[in-house]
Amino acid sequence: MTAPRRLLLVNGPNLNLLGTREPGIYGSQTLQDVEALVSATAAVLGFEVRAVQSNHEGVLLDAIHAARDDCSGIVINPGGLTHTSVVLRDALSGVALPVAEVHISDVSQREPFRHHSYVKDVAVVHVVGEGVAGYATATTRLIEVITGQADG
Ligand code: CA2
Repeated sequence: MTAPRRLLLVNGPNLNLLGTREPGIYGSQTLQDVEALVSATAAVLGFEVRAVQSNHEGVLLDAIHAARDDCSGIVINPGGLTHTSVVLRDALSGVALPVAEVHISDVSQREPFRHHSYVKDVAVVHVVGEGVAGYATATTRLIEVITGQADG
C-alpha cells in the first residue's frame, strides 16, 4: 500500500495558551497560527495535516494510536509531558511511525527538570529553540525522512 501523504500534528497540555501568556518564552503566535504554519509547510510538499491539541493525556494517546491507520508521520510538541510521560513515549514507539519532536523554547537552557525528554529517543527529528518557526523546520525534515530524502 502507498504511504498516506498525511501527518498528525500533536500539541500537548497548555499549548492552547500560546499567544496569550509568556510571550518572552513562547512568542506571540497562537496555536491556530502553529496549525496553519504546519499545514502550509506540509502542503508545499504534497502532504496534508490532521491537528490535535489536548490537555488530556488519553486524548493524545488515542489520536496517536489512530494515526496508524492513515498517517505516515507525527510532528509533536508534547509540552510538559515531554519530561514526565513514559505513557506518551510508549504510544509513540508503539505506533512505529517516524516522529519529529519540536519545542518552541530551548529546553536545554531552561530549568534542569526540562532537560530530560522521554520522547527524544523515539523521535528521528529534533528541533528546539527556533520558536514557532521550528514547527516548519520539523515538518519539512520529517517529510524528507518519510519520502527518503534524508535520514534524520
Ligand atoms: O518549549 C516548548 O515548546 C515546551 O514544550 C513548552 C511546554 C514546556 O513544559 C516544555 O518544557 C517546553 C509548555 C507549554 C505551555 O505553553 C504555554 C504557552 C503560553 C502560555 C503558557 C504556557
